[in-house]
Amino acid sequence: MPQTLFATTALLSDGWHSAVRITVDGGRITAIDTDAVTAPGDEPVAIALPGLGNLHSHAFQRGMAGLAERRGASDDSFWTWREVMYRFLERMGPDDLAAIAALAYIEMLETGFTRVGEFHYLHHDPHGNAYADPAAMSAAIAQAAAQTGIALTLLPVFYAHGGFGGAAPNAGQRRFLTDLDRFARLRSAAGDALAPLPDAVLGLAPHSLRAATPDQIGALATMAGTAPIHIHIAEQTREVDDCLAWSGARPVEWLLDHAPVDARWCLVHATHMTPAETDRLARSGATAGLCPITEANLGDGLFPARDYRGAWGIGSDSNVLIDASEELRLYEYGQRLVYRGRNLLAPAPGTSTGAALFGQSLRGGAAALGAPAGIAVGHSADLISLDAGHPCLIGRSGDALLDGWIFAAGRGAIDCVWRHGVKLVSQGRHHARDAIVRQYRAVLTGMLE
Ligand code: NGQ
Ligand code: ZN
Repeated sequence: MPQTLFATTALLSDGWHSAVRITVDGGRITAIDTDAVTAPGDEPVAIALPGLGNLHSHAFQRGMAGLAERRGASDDSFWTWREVMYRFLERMGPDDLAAIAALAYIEMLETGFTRVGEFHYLHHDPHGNAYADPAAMSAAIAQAAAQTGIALTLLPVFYAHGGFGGAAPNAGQRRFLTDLDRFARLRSAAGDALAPLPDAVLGLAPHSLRAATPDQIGALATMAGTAPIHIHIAEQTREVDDCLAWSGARPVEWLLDHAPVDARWCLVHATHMTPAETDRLARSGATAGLCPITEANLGDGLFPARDYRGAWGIGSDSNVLIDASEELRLYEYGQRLVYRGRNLLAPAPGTSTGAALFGQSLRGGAAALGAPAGIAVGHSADLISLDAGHPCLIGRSGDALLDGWIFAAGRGAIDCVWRHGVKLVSQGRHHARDAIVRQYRAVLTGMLE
C-alpha cells in the first residue's frame, strides 16, 4: 500500500515548492506532485527537507564523549586524546559496540542525518585475535543500523602500520590490524552482515597514510571497484611533517600524485593544504569530508573552506556531540572567525548561507556514501521535517527556513524524520530512544566501572 505525505513546503532537487504530495511505496519515492491538492489519508508535514548523509563516524567513540576534557600531565593534544581513546576501547566487545552505536545512530537521526558512513576499524578482540566470526564487530554495527533504522554505508578499515613508511604498530592498535588477504575476507563477511539492511553500501578505507603503505593503498583502490574509498588525511600538522620527512611531499599532494583519486574517494579532514593542494583536490572529483565539531575538539586546525571549490560533506567523526546543524554552522563560523567577515560560504550576493551549506553537504554526503540523496522519484524516502511553530522559523519561507534552522534554532527545530519511508523520529525523539538508552546505560556502566 503506497503511503502519501503532504508537505506545506518542501525542498526538492530543483528548489522549494508548495503543496507537495510525495507518494512512497516500498520505502521509495514513486511520485511527487507540486501545487497539489491533499487527499484523505495524506500525512501532513509542515516543512520537508531531504535527510543528510553523515560521511564520517566512529560510533564507538560516542561512549567516551566528554571523558577526555580533563587536562593531563603534559600538553594535551590530538595524540594524548588518542591514548585515552585506545584505553577506552580496550574492553569493548561486539555487544558493547552494538549498544553504543545504537545510541549514536538515534542521535544522528534526531538531528537530521538519515545515513551514516561508519569508518570501522575495531575488528578484533582485545588481544588482537580475530573473533570466531571475523566480521563480528561489523555485524554489531549492522545490528545497530537495523535497530535504529539509519541507512548504513560501512567502510571497513584497512590498518597495518603505526606510522609512515610501514612503521610497527603499537599495542593500542592491535585490535585494528590486518593484512590484505585477511582484510579481503573480513570485508566480504562484513558485506554479508549488510544483506538484511535496505540500501546498505559497502565501501572500504585505508585508515591513513600512516597505517597503509603505497602498495597497500594501490591494492585497496583496485579492490574497491566502483565503491566508496575513504581515508583520513592531513588532519594534524605533525602528520604533515612526518609525511614530508618520509616522502618529501605533503599528505594530500602525495595522495593525489600516487593514488587514483577520483569521485569514489572521500578525503577526511584534509585540514592542512597549500593553495595548490586545495585546488587540485577540488579538481580531482573527490569529496572533502569535514568534521568541524571534532576538528575543533581535537585541535586539528581549519580546513580552507572559503577557497575550496570542490565537493564536500560533513561527518560527526568522534561523536563528541552529534548535531548536523551545528556541524554546518561551525563550518561557516570557522571562516568568519579567521577572516572577520560574514556569509563567506554563500556563493553570490543575495544568496543564503544556510542553503549553500545544506545543498553542498547533501550532494557531497551522497557522493561520498555511494547513495543518492534528495527528495526525488526513485530515491529512498529519507526526509526530515522542521517544526513550523518553532519561534526561529516564524514568518520565514524558502531558504530563510534553512538559515533559521542552521544559525538560530539548531536541533530543536527538527520535528520528524522518515527513513526508507518509515517515520523513526517524532517531535525530535526517536521511537526506540528509551529502550536504546536503557541498553546503553547497562553497557556503559559496566565499561566504566
Ligand atoms: C581515528 N580519529 O581513527 O579514530 C582517528 C584517530 C588516528 C580522528 N582522526 C586515530 N579524528 O588518526 O590515528
Ligand atoms: Zn576519523
